[in-house]
Amino acid sequence: MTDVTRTLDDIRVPIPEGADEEVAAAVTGLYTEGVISRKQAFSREWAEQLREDIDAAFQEALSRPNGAVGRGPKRYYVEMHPEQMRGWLELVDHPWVRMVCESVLGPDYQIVELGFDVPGAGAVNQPWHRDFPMPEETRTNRRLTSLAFNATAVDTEEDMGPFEVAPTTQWDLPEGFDHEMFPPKAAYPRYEALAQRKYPKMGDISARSALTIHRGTRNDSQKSRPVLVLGVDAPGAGNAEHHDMAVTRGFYERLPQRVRDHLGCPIVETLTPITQKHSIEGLMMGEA
Ligand SMILES: O=C(O)CCC(=O)C(=O)O
Repeated sequence: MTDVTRTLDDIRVPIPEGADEEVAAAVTGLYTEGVISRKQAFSREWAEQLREDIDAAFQEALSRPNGAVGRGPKRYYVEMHPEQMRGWLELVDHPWVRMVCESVLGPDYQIVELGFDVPGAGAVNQPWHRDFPMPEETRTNRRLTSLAFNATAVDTEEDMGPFEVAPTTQWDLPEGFDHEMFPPKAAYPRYEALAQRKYPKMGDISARSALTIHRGTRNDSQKSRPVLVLGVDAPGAGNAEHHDMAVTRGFYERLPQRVRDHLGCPIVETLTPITQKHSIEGLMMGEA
């Protein structure tokens, strides 16, 4: 089998000129490990409210065709609009979120996606995967052009099927990958050897390259583990076209300019419930 692993020696970490220690650490973390986190970025109250908003959006999405997309048995993904989440402004305006986006994606980064995963009781191990194929800019110029932020809505416990990530694999070339996203089974021992299980608590936030190979694991508990996903692009990365996020005019007008600057989505009179487009065929594994 061709060796798909790129060693970190091949990667130059593009720390912006004049960066302080925090910026340097964030960029280095994302270019090396491929995932970083900030403990207690938000209050537990913020996370509790997130849980309520996710629960409401989930029920609404389940009530209509293709409102929620299956990501494997007992596992769903739902995309929503910023206004469906009371803490959205606090999230995107958080100094750590802004710093990470700006340092890695540049000053003109664009917020393109808001959604959540709900791995429920009985969810099984997902196949190891990345969320979309490696863009040419990443393959050739070794630059990350997008980030996924995750905020858990619950305290993660061992039996809830924690998120597992294989650091440094954002650079793996997709040779032999199904749909350029799913590494071959023969590569699993390597991902398992690298794997880190994450146990975020309410209020914690993480940022990763969606290319860093990861999976949700088997949920043996009776609880679900809802987790928010915020997708952010560098200019031209092109992920916005896979998403249908929109904001109403009134909401947009109340946003500070520094947040408006990062919103390229349509401004509408009335929000249309989102029909899921970003289905990942290889994750369906039968009915959700
Ligand atoms: O379980 C998780 O936290 C993430 C699930 C996931 O990676 C996916 O559905 O694409």
